[in-house]
Amino acid sequence: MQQGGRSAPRNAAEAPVVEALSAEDAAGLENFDRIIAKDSRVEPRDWMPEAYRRSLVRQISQHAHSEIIGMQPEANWITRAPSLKRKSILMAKVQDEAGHGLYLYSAAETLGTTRDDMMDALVAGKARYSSIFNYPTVTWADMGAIGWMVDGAAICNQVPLCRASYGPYGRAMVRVCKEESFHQRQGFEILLELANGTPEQRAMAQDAVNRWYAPSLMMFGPPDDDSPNSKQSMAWNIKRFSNDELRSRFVGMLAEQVKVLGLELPDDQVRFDADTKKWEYGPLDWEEFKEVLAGRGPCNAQRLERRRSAHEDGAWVREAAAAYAEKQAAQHTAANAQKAAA
Ligand code: FAQ
Repeated sequence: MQQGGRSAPRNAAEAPVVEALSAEDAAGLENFDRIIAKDSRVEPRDWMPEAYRRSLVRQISQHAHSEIIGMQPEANWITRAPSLKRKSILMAKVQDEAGHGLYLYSAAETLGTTRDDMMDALVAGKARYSSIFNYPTVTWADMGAIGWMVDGAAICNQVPLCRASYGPYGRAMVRVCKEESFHQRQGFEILLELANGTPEQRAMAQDAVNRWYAPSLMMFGPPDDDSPNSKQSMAWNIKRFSNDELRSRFVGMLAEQVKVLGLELPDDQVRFDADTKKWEYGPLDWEEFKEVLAGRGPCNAQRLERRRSAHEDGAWVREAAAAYAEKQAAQHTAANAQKAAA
């Protein structure tokens, strides 16, 4: 077991550092273990092992950055959406993703990491964000495929996270999942309309499904045998299901819904295995996944550059907000002093 506030391992999979615990830490650890055993919630003021805290910051910040970088592929189509109605729906969706990023940065802040530090790591290219957002959005049908498949994968992954052991993360996920459901339906509806449109529109929808299928399956992370964080995250009740388990459920969802669209999945090995009760699928190109994670995907450089310039352009807003907060705090202090003197 790792020690709270001590030199615990960098990665949950590394060998734990065993040190003597102070009486306070030992009581904290006992309480923490009890909370996890009861499948209850750890709250920000509870004692927690340093490795648990670090793993949460790792996952939540990665998740927050994904929402923020994830605005770019769809924002790319706001001005080109085919009608005012589609434009306003897409704009609302992209704004929702910004909101998700903000809830998640707030959840990570309760663990003692500042938003500035997380943002600095992102713009410096040192932070992870989901692989999926490094693929280009080349046609309007990609808005449908992202909503249906990318938000669909996000829902499969995030509904179990509503029960994550860390309170602020689980609670943030509840609202995020409600909004993701709307996102998924709007994507499905875009594809449905295209699939029932002209032959060109139908081909465009099929092409988008073909391109987003494998990257959306990779959103669930590496295969279980290659997932260094899963075991410990599941023992801590952060993750509830393994990467492969959720990926298989997602394939099952796609396999049924694609029939309603009248389109096809670009994978002739999709089938339900009655013995294992799991959905099977064809091999995925994990070398491509590694390349994307290493920063060499189709749009990594473009996404980071855009985030950097947006961050720089927004510097005056942050300065103004900080100056306003300082002014408010000074007024508050003066009012309190006046009240105390009266
Ligand atoms: N991309 O040991 P594991 C969305 C990293 S939000 C990049 O299996 P873990 C909404 C992983 O961080 C999408 N990196 O890790 C939306 C780890 O690296 P580290 C984001 C990935 O944490 C829609 C290493 O590989 N969702 O789509 C990926 O147990 C439309 C080893 O992996 C979340 O973040 C990947 N795909 O499981 C927004 C959900 N997969 O940290 C806009 C919360 C793995 O050791 C538009 N996160 N890595 O350096 C999770 O559930 C988990 O963190 C996993 C990975 C499942 C992503």
